[in-house]
Amino acid sequence: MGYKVVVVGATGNVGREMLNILAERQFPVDEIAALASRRSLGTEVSFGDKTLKTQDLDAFDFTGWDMALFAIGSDATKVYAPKAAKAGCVVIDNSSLYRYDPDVPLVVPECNPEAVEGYAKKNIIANPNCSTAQMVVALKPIHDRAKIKRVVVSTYQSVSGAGKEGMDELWDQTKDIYNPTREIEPKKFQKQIAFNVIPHIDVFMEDGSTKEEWKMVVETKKIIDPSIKVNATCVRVPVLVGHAESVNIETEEFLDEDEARDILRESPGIMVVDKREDGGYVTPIECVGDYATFISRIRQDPTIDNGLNLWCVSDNLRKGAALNAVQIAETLGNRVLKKA
Ligand code: 11C
Repeated sequence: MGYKVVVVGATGNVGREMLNILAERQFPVDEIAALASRRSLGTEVSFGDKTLKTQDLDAFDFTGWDMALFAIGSDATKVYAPKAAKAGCVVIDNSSLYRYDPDVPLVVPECNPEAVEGYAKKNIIANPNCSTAQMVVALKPIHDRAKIKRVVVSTYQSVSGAGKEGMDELWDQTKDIYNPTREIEPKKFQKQIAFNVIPHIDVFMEDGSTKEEWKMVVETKKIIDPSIKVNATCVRVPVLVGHAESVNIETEEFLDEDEARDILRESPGIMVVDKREDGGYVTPIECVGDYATFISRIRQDPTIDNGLNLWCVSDNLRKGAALNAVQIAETLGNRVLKKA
């Protein structure tokens, strides 16, 4: 026996990846429904070697379905997630709507799998922001060994974080750059993204940080430990898929770089590629389609007593979104629902 699973937002970047990953990992599915807004109704999506016709989210009855993986914006989530949760279907939500709600667990299974057990207050479990997900996978084993005091992170985030429109904008601008008859006009992004970098993701907060940076701060605290201080600068770069992060970590206890490398090598969800030679590190293009969070450039920070630097790369549509949601579904199934 398996689960009756719904994917909401099945035609988007993340929804399609959710279907791919459910099939790849042979999630025990008895029945699956792919839902979309009326606009994309009837669009076909792949689920393993099957093709599913999308159904109307607005008309769908969630009664009798076990889990719904949501990959739609916060506004639509606000309407449909409570409907699904009330019908008894556990919502695993990729939007930011419920992440900071104390009655909703925010889960990265490599870090806090036990938190899924708190799902029942709202029948909702939240998936973190992509830039947080990959970072906490790297931080957790270091925190367990040496207690992290402070993290300074700079991100290099791909345009797919901004959806298909973001990818189209980079593609179109790149093609048009040497065409004098075409004007480069930013639409999704605030400035030209082709051949450029933009230190601005999501809206500005009152203190001058952006909401993407704020998310990394509060989500890391909720997932790992509220005592960890995080200072983030989030930057959009002209890469299609794969977020990269330069992470500086200050710990309470000294942690030698070789021991850190060994610890990370043994930790779940991590692949260490750290040869101190030309090309002996991972770049975003190499992580696309993979499940792992790749760690490279592990080295001591000589400017403080207990400091480490590392480079962290992962597929933002996978570990940063769809894979993590499927891992939450697996954890919920194994720890709580136990149907398969
Ligand atoms: C980006 N991290 O790269 C964002 C996308 O809160 O789930 C995901 C936003 C979120 O633009």
